[in-house]
Amino acid sequence: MMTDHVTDDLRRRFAQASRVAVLTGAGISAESGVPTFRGGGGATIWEWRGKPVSELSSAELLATDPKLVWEWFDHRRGLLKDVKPNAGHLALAAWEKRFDAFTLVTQNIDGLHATAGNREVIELHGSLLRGRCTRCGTTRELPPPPLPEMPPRCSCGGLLRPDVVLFGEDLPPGAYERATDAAALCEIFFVIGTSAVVYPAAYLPRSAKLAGAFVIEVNPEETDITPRADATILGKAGEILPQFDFGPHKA
Ligand code: BV8
Ligand code: ZN
Repeated sequence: MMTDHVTDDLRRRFAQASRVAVLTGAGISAESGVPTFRGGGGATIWEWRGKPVSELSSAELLATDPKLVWEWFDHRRGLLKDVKPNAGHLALAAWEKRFDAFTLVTQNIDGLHATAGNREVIELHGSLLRGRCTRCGTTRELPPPPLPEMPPRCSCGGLLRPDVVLFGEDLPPGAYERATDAAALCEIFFVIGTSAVVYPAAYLPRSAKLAGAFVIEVNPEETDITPRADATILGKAGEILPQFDFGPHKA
């Protein structure tokens, strides 16, 4: 079903659900001014200093040119400086308190779901705001950009790397498993602001559907998931998500 607003049927399903899972992508941060990688009509970032994101955010480039990869991520951190969560993020923070079981899985590394108030976020691709030591493995919050030296060093002397999952790297231990568990148990699976081209995250809506969940997509454009979604709401997350109000809970 395709629509441009939240229908009464979708509102009723939402009000009666008790187990909800959500997968977000870069699109939910678009209205906060964070560029997406593809689509949606807003600002996109797909290359920098003449290199595509797929190369800049790759394990290979980190191995061969860690300084450039750090400059790339410091540039991305700089883009976040005055960025605030938008109505879409704030709606999901309210949802967390509303349902008996609520799981938020994000592909984003901008930390905006936590800033909006979500206490539990499965960050499939890590976080731009943290660095991880390549020697002792400790992770730490990074100071505001620009970093004084790149690549930065740990107190143990080891080099820090972005605490981000680069293309070609495994996801954080347990993150994908927890996400697939939530997808298997939920009644409604929301797919919000993702082009669904990056794996294994893009498997999640499929596995939710196979497990019997009702899959609702929110995106201004159709995506690879659209044919598999039970409902696609063609609109911006910041405008659509607040339309899901909390009617009477299921008796
Ligand atoms: C891995 C951090 C092994 C860096 C990122 C099959 C299985 C497994 C792997 C693969 C596979 N096929 C291919 C692969 C390899 C690769 C991959 O998927 N490549 C793609 C490009 C084909 N995957 C990997 O390398 C992954 N690792 O596979 O390890 C493994 C295997 C199985 C199980 C476990 C492990 C690692 C992938 C992670 C890479 N790191 N980010 C960085 O950010 O620089 S991914 C990067 O893309 C971002 O995180 C981003 O979020 C993500 C996906 O993009 P989207 O979030 O969807 O954003 P996009 O811009 O594409 O779309 C925005 C959407 O929003 C659009 O649809 C637009 O219309 C919409 N929109 C716009 N405005 C709004 C809006 N929606 C709502 N409201 C709005 N206002
Ligand atoms: Zn260290």
